[in-house]
Amino acid sequence: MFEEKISLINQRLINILPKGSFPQKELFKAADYSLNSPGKRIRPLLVLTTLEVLKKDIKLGLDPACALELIHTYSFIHDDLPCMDNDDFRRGKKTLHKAFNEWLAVLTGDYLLTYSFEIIAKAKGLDSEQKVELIKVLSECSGGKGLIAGQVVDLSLQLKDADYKTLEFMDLNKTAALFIAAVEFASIIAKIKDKERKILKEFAKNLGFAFQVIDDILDAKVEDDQLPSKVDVVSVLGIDEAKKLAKKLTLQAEKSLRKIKRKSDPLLEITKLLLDRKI
Ligand code: GRG
Repeated sequence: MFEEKISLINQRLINILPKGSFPQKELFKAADYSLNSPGKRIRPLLVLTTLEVLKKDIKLGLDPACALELIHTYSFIHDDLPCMDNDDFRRGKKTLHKAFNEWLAVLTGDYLLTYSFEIIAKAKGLDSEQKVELIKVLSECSGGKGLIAGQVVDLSLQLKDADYKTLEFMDLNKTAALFIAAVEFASIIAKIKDKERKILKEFAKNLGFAFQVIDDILDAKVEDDQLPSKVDVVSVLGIDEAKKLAKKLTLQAEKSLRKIKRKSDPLLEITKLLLDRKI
């Protein structure tokens, strides 16, 4: 059902980076290494699928959708660095700082972050007002009251200080913020009314939070008998409560979709796929 859109996204991501013999060609090689590694492409898929539900040409959203995947990739590259999560593997390959080196990984993250805004500014078929609005949403969702806020709390949180409210804040920012950006992108491109836009935003908030809770559950399964190595929904609430929470958030996301007066089956399908996912 989603193969065609994912292939469109992957094709564009392959072509979106500059090709040629630039003095800084190592930067583009490193960006390509991370960006074009096998990711699920959920955030750009959410942009295109929301546009489909809103009955708007999905091609109009392709470049903004890819910009979101660049932000997601930058966040992984920086999160994997020794000064943050210090990971050796990502998406089945060596992390960027292991495959290349640390300073290039920092700069590649910086590059993907800045380039994502350039992509939106140059996107075809959108008017200036739409572009400003897309940039506003993207800077808010990926900034100090979005993705970066979530990461700061994630890196500083101690198990003894972790209550539900703090976990919710962390997950809404480090994960749900980019899901919200995705549906907001589609709402801006389709120029829908505020009332419907608000409902879709609520859908994305619950979907993104559920996605993170499911991620924590899947991580706990991998770690299995080991002591919980990080502070997350599973280590704080326990696996059974985490599963109940994922189900509750998913039902809330589905409820929002039923409130919009459109045929929203593809979005319901994504919601179900994410709840049942194994990776
Ligand atoms: C460095 C500002 C900054 C933020 C880092 C991305 C991140 C925040 C931390 C990495 C670890 C983590 C648990 C992120 C939360 C979001 C999440 C569950 C990401 C996994 O996303 P998927 O499953 O990954 O969509 P793929 O590889 O499929 O794209």
